[in-house]
Amino acid sequence: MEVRINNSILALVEGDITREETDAIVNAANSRLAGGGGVDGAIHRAGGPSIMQECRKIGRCPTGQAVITTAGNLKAKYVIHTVGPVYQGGTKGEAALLKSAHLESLKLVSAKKLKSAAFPAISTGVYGYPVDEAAHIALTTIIDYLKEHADIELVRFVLFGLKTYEIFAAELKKII
Ligand code: AR6
Repeated sequence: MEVRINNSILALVEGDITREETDAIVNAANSRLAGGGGVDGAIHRAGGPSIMQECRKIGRCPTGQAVITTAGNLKAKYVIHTVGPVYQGGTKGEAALLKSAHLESLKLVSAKKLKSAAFPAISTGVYGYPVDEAAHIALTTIIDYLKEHADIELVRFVLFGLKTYEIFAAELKKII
């Protein structure tokens, strides 16, 4: 599914983000930048050890913030590592932190003058965020940003599995 936001494209696809050819891919990391399972593990495995070397130099990334490294063996040029919140029922500021994780990632896309970026469904795996709520926050944050930043040509959500894709697509249809 694909929609146009002024001059930019917002696309949803089902797939594996490590194969993306966008300028940057976003990683759902932890605040120690220590690697882990899920999409984080997949990115470090596919990208090779140089990404972790750069993460060690950076040190840490607080929840809701983002940092950037190069992308090792991946086709993307950069990996933006952001840390989404652990879902604790929704009353611990999770929504604001998830919004911030997306926004801070987009700010790095702009700072590096990149044209395209791919996002996974941040916080919806190990961190337990309900996918429909996370999709609403992710999509509205990105749509609002693209409206103000026409220099970004493409944001693509790469969703792992049909179910996550379908929930994102349903949320996008409600928003547009
Ligand atoms: N491509 C795209 N999406 C993927 C891929 C992939 N290759 N692999 C998994 N996903 P998660 P979180 C999806 O758990 O909830 C790590 O251990 C997955 O199906 O990766 O933010 C970190 O080190 C789900 O929809 O991230 C942190 O400790 C989504 O990516 C912690 O997990 C996010 O799931 C972060 O948890």
